[in-house]
Amino acid sequence: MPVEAPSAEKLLDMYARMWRIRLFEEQAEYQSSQGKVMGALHTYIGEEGVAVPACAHLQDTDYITSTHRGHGHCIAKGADISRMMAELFGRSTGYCKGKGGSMHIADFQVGMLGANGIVAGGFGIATGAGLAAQLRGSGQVAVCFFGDGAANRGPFHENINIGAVWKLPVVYVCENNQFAQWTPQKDVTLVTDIANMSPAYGIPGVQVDGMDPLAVYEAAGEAIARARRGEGPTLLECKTYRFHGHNFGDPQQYRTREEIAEWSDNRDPIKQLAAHMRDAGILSDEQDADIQNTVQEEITAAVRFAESSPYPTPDELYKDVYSYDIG
Ligand SMILES: Cc1ncc(C[n+]2csc(CCOP(=O)(O)OP(=O)(O)O)c2C)c(N)n1
Repeated sequence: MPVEAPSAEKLLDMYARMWRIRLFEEQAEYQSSQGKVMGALHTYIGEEGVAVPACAHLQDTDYITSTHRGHGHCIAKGADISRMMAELFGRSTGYCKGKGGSMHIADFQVGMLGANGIVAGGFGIATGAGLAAQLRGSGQVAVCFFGDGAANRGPFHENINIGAVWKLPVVYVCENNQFAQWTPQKDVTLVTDIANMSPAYGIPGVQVDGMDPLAVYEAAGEAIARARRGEGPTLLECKTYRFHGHNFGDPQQYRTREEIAEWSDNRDPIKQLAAHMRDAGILSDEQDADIQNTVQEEITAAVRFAESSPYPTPDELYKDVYSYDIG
């Protein structure tokens, strides 16, 4: 069944969300350079054209799982950027009361089941959420975002296999940004296209240009609708590229400036969506400026919220943790 093209309203919402990710992370990198952010920071800048159009098909009651590069997934699914920023700042008003940092942000209210510092850690959670939805007969769907590096770990195989056998309502979305940390995909994987692994599990494999938000919207829409109909998982591979280092401070010796510029100058998903909306008469210069200004104000407010929030007190140290050594 063909996926209906997104309405003007939906496109404007997607566009604002993509800017929210971009500006949130630019600000987070700046705050990190000022020593305000606790812990590691992995940015999603350049990959906004994957999470946003995919999540545009989901309700708050649907689930996603994320990765160590999780801000984009959180924002795409509707998490609160003030609580996110506070978490990065290590403040008690953050999503994990300031004790988790960037890689542990979750918001169950909007179906965001968590960023994850364990590469491939989201597979079991998404597959389990899909199983729960199937048992409840609720029509919910789980989308599992993961990187090309994660595709070389056991949980990829184990979960896609059982998800396929049980026809679970899960969509496995590979964000193939061509590197696992500093390792080019071709050095560790002979199969160029992760989507081509799908026949091993007997499910559809679909590959799409992850820099083209409309192409992702269509492909993800089809896969999510299929999952909702009870027909089982799809392995959707989105070819994409991260514009910044693996983490903040990465000197990026494994790729050239020219390569980065080629992607960021010519294939930026935000520019591509803007161009499409302009051609369609949906986005004027004025509206564009309004959207960016509004999002910038939200980010400024988020920083103010984080900065004015208290740090957790020492008696919080052992609360909300699974185990600790008292010996
Ligand atoms: C189980 C595990 N092994 C190794 C690491 C260290 N590590 C952190 S990110 C990363 C690369 C992940 O690559 P990919 O899945 O392609 O995601 P990307 O960083 O490209 O978004 C590695 C190896 C880890 N966090 N967890």
